[in-house]
Amino acid sequence: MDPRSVAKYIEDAEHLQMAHRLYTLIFPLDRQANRVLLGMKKRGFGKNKYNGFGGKVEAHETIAAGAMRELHEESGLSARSLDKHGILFFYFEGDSVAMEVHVYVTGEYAGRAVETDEMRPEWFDMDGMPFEKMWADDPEWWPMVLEGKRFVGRFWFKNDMVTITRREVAPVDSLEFSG
Ligand code: 6U4
Repeated sequence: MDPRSVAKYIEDAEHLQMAHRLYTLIFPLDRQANRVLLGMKKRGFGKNKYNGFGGKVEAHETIAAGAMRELHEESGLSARSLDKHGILFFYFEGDSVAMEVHVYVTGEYAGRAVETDEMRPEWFDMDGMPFEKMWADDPEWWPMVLEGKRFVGRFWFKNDMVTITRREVAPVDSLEFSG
């Protein structure tokens, strides 16, 4: 198992037998204006959905460094600080690899959001997320970001990638275990 993975902290035999691939998901916030930057994904996984910025963590980098790199590649912004808010595990029907997604927000960044090959950035009111055009799990944990809570969530998707057949999501006191 990848030593950076936190999958080992979930006590579930089926989960522990699976391979876990590491991803990041980062949301730039403009707290004064109560806005969050999302990206309309133009290609690949999650195409035509609004999403945070992020992607696979590369072999040579820390998870936080991966979050910063993906934010820069996909939006043009450079984060000066990161605040880890959650860990999400996604299981897709018929797929033996689980996605382990480390979720961050940043309120300190340099640069201006620009459209890239992968993403079209757009600011939204933090209380007015376009959930109908986002992943189906997002409304279940985004409120905890707004409340400043840390969380761990697990979502089981059908292979239509829309239907959630099971979920376990809850606030946690600390994510210190996750680096
Ligand atoms: P390529 O295209 O190979 O460069 P890469 O940019 O490394 O890919 P990508 O875009 O496939 O990775 O990463 C998937 C992104 O989608 C990550 O930021 C995690 C995010 N994501 C995946 N499932 C999600 C879900 N159910 N809910 C959510 N974000 C999800 O909010």
